[in-house]
Amino acid sequence: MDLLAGLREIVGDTHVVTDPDAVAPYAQDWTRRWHGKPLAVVRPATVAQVSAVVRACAAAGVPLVPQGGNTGLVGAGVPQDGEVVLSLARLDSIGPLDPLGKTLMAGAGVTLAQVQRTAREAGLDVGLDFSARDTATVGGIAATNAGGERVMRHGVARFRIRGLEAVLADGSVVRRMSTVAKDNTGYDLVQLLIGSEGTLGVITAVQVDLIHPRKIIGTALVAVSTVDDALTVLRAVQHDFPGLEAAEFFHHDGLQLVLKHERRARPFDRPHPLYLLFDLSDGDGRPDAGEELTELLGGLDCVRDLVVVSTSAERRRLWELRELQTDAVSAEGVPVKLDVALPLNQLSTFERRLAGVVRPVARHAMPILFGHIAEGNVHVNLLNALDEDAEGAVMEAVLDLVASLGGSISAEHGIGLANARWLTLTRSSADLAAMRAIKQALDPEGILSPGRMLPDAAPALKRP
Ligand code: 2HG
Ligand code: ZN
Repeated sequence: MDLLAGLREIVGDTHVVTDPDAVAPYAQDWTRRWHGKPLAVVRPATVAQVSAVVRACAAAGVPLVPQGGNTGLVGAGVPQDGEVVLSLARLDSIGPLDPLGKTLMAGAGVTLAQVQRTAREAGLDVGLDFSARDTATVGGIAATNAGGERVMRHGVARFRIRGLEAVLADGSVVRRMSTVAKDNTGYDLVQLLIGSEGTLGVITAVQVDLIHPRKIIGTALVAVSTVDDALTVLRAVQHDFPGLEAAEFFHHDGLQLVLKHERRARPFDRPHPLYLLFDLSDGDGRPDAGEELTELLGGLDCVRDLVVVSTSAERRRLWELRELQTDAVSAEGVPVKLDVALPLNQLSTFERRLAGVVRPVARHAMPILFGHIAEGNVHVNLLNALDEDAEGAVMEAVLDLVASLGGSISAEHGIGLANARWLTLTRSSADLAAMRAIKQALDPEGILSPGRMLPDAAPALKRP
């Protein structure tokens, strides 16, 4: 029996998709940068079906790539030619929620927004948030160890996930959900699978660790001139307001794109080079925290302009200026996207030197920088670089700079196809050998997402 017939038998005819129009949304990523021609898209509805699909693909020697909401930005979840896309979208059951143990079960295909809603209805929250919340799934969040806007307070995804269920490359199912917060029984397979980007197993369900939410009582947009000034402001706010929940930044050019493509109102009468966005919670127990924050910021010489708001509609308006940067960049063109982190004391050096390393290899590249300032996490979006056919050279130039400053070449988006070639910049040969040994042990035939993450089999870069 050929593979497609076998897959149809497992999931039903309608869930083995081969029609090119129906396959298209699964075959290309959100940025339009990564794409392939899959053999089929398979949409199982249960973990047993996922297991049978993995076994069938392994028996046929056809690799597969798991896909959640397809919001990833490094090509980890889109197919290469001939691969099977294993869509987890139909594993969408949610619950139960344990209000005492503060955990919530969710199928891999449940979106972040659904998990947030369910947690909030119970007076709890997830402690994870980012702009793709309506589409990104918990399976993808676990597989990529996603970050986002709440990391400074609640950590990246691996801190928010207690348990997992996953199908390994041989079709076996590992289920580690824990009813207790302390469980030191053996190797931590949950944490190994988190961030493995589909290369070690297919995550089918997640046990989310919930938090007691804090109420956001004030949101501030602050304009400054330089990264050094931004860090001065960050330090002052962090010092005086331990209840700080989020600290984001964006530059003038990115704001201009949001105003142009998303038709938002400009926040201040005059433009400024750099903007900071802070969310303040009631964690400090200070009823007048908003006014105290205004006073603190107003007293800092380096603050050029400032607005502090408290209603949710006003907050949303300020947050959109930051969250819509990704859409606005995409409306302008297909960017080369990098997601790096710098030690905070190297952040201004990085931004200062960036143009100098980019321009020689991509003369017309337009860098749009924004991100999560508390973690030194900069999303470097380079517009026009693809037109110059400079993708590889410009990535190498930027990532070399990041590595030389002691940073991370992938802060929260992962390695996927985009960054595999550059893993050696910050990982030693001993480190890479250990990673390869893990891959070899869990997926000896290389069935799961080959070429992603580890540089060995990384395919040549593809143009859209
Ligand atoms: C964000 O922080 C996301 O908005 C997307 O991580 C970043 O578009 C990007 O480069
Ligand atoms: Zn981000």
